[in-house]
Amino acid sequence: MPRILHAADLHLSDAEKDHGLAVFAELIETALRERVDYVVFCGDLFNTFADAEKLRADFRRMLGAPPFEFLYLPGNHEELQRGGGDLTRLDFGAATVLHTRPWELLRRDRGGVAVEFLAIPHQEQYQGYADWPVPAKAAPWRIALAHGVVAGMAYRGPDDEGGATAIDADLFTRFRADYAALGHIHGRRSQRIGGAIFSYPGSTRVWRRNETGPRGALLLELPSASAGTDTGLPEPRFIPFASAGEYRKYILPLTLEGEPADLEAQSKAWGAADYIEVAFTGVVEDERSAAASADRLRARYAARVRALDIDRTGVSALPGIASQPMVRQFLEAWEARAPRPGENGCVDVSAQAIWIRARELSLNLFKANLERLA
Ligand SMILES: [Mn+2]
Repeated sequence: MPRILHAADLHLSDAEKDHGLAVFAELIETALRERVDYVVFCGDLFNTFADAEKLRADFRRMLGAPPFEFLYLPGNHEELQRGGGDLTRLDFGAATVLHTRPWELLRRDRGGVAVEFLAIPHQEQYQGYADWPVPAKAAPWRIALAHGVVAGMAYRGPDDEGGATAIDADLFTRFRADYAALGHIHGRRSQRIGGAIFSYPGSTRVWRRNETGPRGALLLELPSASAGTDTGLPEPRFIPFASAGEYRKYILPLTLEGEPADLEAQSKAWGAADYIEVAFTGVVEDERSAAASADRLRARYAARVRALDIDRTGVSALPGIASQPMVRQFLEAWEARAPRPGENGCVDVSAQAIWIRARELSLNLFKANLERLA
């Protein structure tokens, strides 16, 4: 029964070398511990081509000569900062690099069951795929590898990793893939379309803000042919990586004097690889007090985590606001309406967010009115 570890979007970079390589080490350790036959890495292993050049020696050394095959499909990020360079000329050691556009088909026989890998590297568009002369499926299992957005699997908003056109899900079902091992979308998701499982494992580490939730890889176990082909594939199992860290965001209301709410209780849950974002909100007497609070927060917590971003754009200043009795009364009344923990002992996160947002909106209204009267 072949076992496949599926990961994508590690974005190894020279700027965050130690963190990235620690996550890569955990990927390799996981593959060894789970005794997988294949690791399929579906794009954006490196953050840029320049990073691939700088870190390929570390990659080769850490991969070594593993008992599994490491299949590496380049993504769109390996094209960035490429200059005159060529990824196909770089040595990635034991890895099998799947460069060939628009596709290539590999047949392997590890784990006692034949598996075909249909590799589709990142490309600008996938039109004409219906004419690709992909041979008919001739093994119990066919795994397709691709790096891009499968139509219908992502909201393609303004903050999206953009560039290429979407890939039609029909490309995978037409060529009878049982599993589409995907990369590019950094949020983990899995769905069945036309008898195949389409999965994004999500980024292997927190690459940028808003990548919430645990990060890791998917483990897929291919049943032996007789049991499998009738019943279809079992869902892949998610394996979280401790070294990957988590993104955590806190919205902290400032007092009129620029003091933030206390973070000590929340900070107990932070790990060294976590990416923490703190957004200050509120109206203060003097903006410099908010800057000083940010400095104090940084001095206290920055060294404990991988990244600590403090966003002060939600803070505005209005000299004299602290002496307004109506504002003081509002804040007292607001404080008294803090959402209380429910029966499970936890405060409802959305109630908390609404409560904090109400403070922000009200203070901005006070500010607008006070400015109008001034
Ligand atoms: Mn990516």
